Amino acid sequence: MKPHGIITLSRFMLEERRRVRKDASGAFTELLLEVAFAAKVVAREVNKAGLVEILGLEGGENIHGEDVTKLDVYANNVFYNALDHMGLLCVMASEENDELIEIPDRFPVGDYVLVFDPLDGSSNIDANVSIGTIFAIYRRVTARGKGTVEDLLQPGNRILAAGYVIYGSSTMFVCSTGQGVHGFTLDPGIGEFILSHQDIQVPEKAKVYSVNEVYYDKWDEPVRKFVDHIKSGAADSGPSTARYIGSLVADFHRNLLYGGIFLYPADTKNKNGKLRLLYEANPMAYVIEQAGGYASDGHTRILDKTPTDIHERTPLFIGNRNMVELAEKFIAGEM
Ligand code: AHM
Ligand code: MG
Repeated sequence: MKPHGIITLSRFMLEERRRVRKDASGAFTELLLEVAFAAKVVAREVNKAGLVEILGLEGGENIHGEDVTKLDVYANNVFYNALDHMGLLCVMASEENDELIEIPDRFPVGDYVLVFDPLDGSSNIDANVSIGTIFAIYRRVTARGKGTVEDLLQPGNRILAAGYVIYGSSTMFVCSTGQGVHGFTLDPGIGEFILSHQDIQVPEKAKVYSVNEVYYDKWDEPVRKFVDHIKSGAADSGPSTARYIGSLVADFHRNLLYGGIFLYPADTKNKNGKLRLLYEANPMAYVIEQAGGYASDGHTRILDKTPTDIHERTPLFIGNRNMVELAEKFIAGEM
């Protein structure tokens, strides 16, 4: 049944908890709402990015002689500071930190694990191109105390919730707790995420293909053949247009809404592709599967890969199931 009235993210989460996780303590809901809060703080700063030349270059000094933090470092700090003290997490990992992020001694630890890329695609900021935050939440596997790398190196099929925030023409929080994918658009007037896209399903037809084709000559032959096949129009109900922003969240979000396939294959330079399994590929793979799509590294379902390093990279093929499975067939030499 469709709920009535304006549905804020917190109302949505509370109602979902009442319906699905009846015995839950509320810690999980609290954690997701805190991630959304941090996203609002980051959104405010991202929206000012065009003013850095007036306010001071990122990484340099502003007119007051104060250091201006780079936006990706700023976003990293915002997420960390929002979540370190809540007693909800036992450990975190971020693209911005080489090592795992411990919960400081002075704060209690909780049962959950957070992995995130605080500001993906940040090289696009100067051109006012959409960028995003990507995250996933797991339950800890170690018994107690501070979390360890073991808590972080869980396969994506153990994800409890995952999603992304897109800082675009509007800011959107898109997330799944295993009950479908829902999108919430930030109303800047009231500072609330409002349910705007309920139960997103990837459209049946894959309209778009997205890949950085400058690497064509560096891909393995099966990948080249797959892309040639798409471009020839031979793929059954295959894409009819190409779009590539170079910002994973934005490319993914568009393909989720319009249907399509995004690929970042391995190449002669990046033997395992470029994208990171833990905090880029896995959360997106979780979201796409919840929306009826599929994600693979070309051989294996992304969500079934057990990471061996928190910054491990993986080739990524993600989008409409039929297109990703077709890519797998090319790579297996069946086409
Ligand atoms: P980043 O984590 O350094 O921002 O890099 C990740 C980004 C993704 O958003 C995007 O899909 C990819 O890099 C684009 O790479 P390329 O410029 O090689 O096409
Ligand atoms: Mg990134």
